[in-house]
Amino acid sequence: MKAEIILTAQGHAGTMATLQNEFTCHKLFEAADRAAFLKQHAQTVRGLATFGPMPVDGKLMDALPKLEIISNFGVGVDAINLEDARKRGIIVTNTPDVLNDCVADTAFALVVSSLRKFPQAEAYLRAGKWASRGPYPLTTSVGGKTLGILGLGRIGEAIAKRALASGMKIRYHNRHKKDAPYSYDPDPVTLARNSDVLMIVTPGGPETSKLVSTKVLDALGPEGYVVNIARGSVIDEPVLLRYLQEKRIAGAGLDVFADEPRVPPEFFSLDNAVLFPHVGSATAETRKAMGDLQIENLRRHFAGQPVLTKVA
Ligand code: 8YV
Repeated sequence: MKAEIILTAQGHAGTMATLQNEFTCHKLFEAADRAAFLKQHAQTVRGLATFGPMPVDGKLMDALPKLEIISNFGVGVDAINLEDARKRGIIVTNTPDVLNDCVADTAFALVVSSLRKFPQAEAYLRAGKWASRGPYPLTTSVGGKTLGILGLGRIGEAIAKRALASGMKIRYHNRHKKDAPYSYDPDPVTLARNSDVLMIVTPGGPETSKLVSTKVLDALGPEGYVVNIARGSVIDEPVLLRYLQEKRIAGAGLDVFADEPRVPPEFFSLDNAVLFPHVGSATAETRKAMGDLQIENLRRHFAGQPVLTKVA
């Protein structure tokens, strides 16, 4: 008998195919009446495969009283209420490590793109301005600048490696000082003050909500850049927008936003922001590896074995 699981959203095609092959899957995202759908499957569903920002909270868990495991596609589990899961004895898993290199590539691409304005330079050429207006204005070098990593974990380390290879210096702030060969700053404001580029890699969720607000951006200053590959919730987005418009910081590179996929249109006209549509881990290879790990956790759980990457 295949275990019954719910799929919260349309995921990577290969992952969806394997899930549907190995488990009896019910697609919440196709249900016209969500409450009726949950009621219909309440007594048989034992697993949830979740994708993206849809909240998985105590209310949803209570609607599925036989739920044993929530297997997330992605390393960030901020959409899942871990405390609610713990209280109900529900296992939560994620997909760490397999995406470190791709996310670090994206992060460092945003550093280079923000300082060198390569996307803007390309748009300048495509608009025919090179011939009519002359060379693109000078930009800012990456080498010699200081990258301040807010949240030095495994992705942060992979970003640091890339930044070091380009001649950057590294500092970081975590809640606890790590055994790392980089200078430590005791709080995000000091880190921002000591950095040319502030790189946000912290997990999302209530603990880091709007951690980067006026004080941090003021400390970064008019020559400073902020790059966010973590979660939009970590920055106070309206404040960031205003600071970019008023040139209170030099620029931003953003892969994540507060209310994805909706991005405030005021961002689109900024010349000092490079904007990516949350593509941090979005390669065929990495998405397959994430899906494989998500599935392996479910497979193991339903075979009575310990899961590989348990968060709660
Ligand atoms: C994915 C991510 O885009 O892993 C994460 O936390 O944000 C990304 O890798 C997302 O999880 C896809 O659902």
